[in-house]
Amino acid sequence: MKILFLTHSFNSLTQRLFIELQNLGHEISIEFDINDKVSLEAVKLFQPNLIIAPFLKRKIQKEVWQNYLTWIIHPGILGDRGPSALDWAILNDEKIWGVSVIEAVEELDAGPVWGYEYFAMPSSRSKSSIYRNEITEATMQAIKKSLKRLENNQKPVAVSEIRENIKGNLHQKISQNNRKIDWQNDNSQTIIRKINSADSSPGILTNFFDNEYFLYDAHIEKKLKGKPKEILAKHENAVCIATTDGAIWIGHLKKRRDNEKKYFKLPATTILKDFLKNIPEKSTSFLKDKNTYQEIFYEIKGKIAFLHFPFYNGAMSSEQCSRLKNAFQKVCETDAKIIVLMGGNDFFSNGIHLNTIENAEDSPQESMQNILAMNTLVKKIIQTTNKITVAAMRGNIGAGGVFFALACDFVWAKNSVVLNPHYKNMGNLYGSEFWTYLLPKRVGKNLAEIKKLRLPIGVEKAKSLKLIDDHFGNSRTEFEEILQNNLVKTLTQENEIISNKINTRKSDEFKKPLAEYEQEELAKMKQNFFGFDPSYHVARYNFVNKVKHSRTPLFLAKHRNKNNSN
Ligand code: COA
Ligand code: THG
Repeated sequence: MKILFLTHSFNSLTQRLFIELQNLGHEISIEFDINDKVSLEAVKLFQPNLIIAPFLKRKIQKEVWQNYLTWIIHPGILGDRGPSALDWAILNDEKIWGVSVIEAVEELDAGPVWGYEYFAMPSSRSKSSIYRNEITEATMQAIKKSLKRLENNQKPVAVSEIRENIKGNLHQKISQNNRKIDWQNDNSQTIIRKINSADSSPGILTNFFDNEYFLYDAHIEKKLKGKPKEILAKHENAVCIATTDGAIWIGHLKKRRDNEKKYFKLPATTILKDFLKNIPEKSTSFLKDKNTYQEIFYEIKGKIAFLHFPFYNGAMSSEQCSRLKNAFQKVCETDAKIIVLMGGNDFFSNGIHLNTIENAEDSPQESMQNILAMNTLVKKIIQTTNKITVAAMRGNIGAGGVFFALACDFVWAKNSVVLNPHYKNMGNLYGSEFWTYLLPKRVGKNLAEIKKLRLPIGVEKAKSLKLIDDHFGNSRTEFEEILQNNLVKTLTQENEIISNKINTRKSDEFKKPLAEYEQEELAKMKQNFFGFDPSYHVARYNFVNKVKHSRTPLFLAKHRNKNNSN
């Protein structure tokens, strides 16, 4: 079928759907929902058999849904209607939630239902994390069921006619007042739930030092205590704030827009820097400690070390890269024979940290610093020849994050992972992270095809291109079980793998030293950062400041692209 995605943006859910529906043989084109006129034009140009709205905030005009079958993906259970669906579900502490595929009609989300799915709500996870995992998985199931229904010429069913014990209802757009933190009365769990319900957007507004900030990225602290709202400690990106029954860590803040300026999200310690001079720095080791928040931590099981780095949004600043390198070094000093890079649950890595770069006094210089810090980390992994290294991708991965993962001996991904192995969306950066060494070595003759990619790919395609070695596991637990089995198997071949690795590294270095690859890459990156073409700086500014799309890029809007090429 010809399927048009009408969507607010090409977010993670839309990307996954794009990959899965293409895999089922459908032809997909995408239009950003900019205004009614442009959306109608897209529909007329493409003449789709079906329109899907994976992530839409505006009402679809009658002329579209009356003439073309249109499905809304709603992040709520059967019968649930209205905006802020997932926000309300988290705030109300729902135990079961879900996704429904609703046919668009005049009244918002009130149309008949083509498919729906339920899942158990995880506790203590942010809205965006649930969206990127449970909502995305449930959507794939619900959409596949809906497509079966359509193929079988079955009709959608009105909510009132479906017999289910759990049904939702209409709700209003959520406001700051609905989830305002009451520091004198709310306990840690309540505060974290409120912040989770608004993370990644819009955040929970609160006041510190006479300024208003949106809070994001909240975690429990089990040891420190103080007067409610007192700042107790700082550590790396995060600040620790006392609550009525303990304390929480806040990793990210955004200053509220004022008359002069609109601000963007940054590490909490960056934003509050001037107020934190007398606040003690909490020291923790990288070894996993359940009592506090650690941005980077490792655990050792037998001869296998698991290094976790669930960086917010998968972004890695110069400082984060350097801390991760130190943590990797610490793990190297243990008896572990295999080091597994686990990334985070939502993202493995999205490369350099565009927000901290945008915030730097000298952004071109900070871009270079960030790339150098990434390279130091990647080089350390490549040069670790006495251990086996594995990248275990559990979450999505993009740009430099992909090449960082390829530094490992084995690259395995969870079935749901979406990869963006290119820098094309960021002003067409040349890229570094030793990709000119790592990529040809791994993918051989597929190099040219990979270099042409500018769209996200799924794990099947990534494996066929040899970007990854394997993929498995539909759920988090399934992935981790198979991962463990594979690691145990790998361990039995330890000596052979290590001796091959030492020899290959030696001969590769002899043919062309790593330093030479790096110099060549950096020469190109210098052009991107300091040269005449401002594309990267413009793209970064727009990305960080969330400048609204004014048009859909032609590589997505195939209906507008005469050549129809990728
Ligand atoms: N450096 C810095 N930041 C980076 C980065 C990098 N290298 N790479 C990615 N990011 C950030 C992005 O800026 C974005 O940040 P933010 O969302 O914290 O501001 C984030 O990583 C990824 O965003 P996106 O591509 O939108 O990913 P997503 O699809 O995983 O996130 C939600 C989606 C949850 C934020 C959003 O889609 C949402 O609100 N969904 C709810 C839908 C809903 O309720 N709809 C109701 C209508 S019925
Ligand atoms: N039918 C039609 N168009 C649609 C839907 C539909 N467009 C997308 C929509 N479903 C997705 N769901 C909603 C449901 C309610 C609201 C927005 C998206 C909503 N919005 C308020 C408004 O527009 O005034 C407030 C939101 C805001 O202020 O951002 O109520 O089923 N044809």
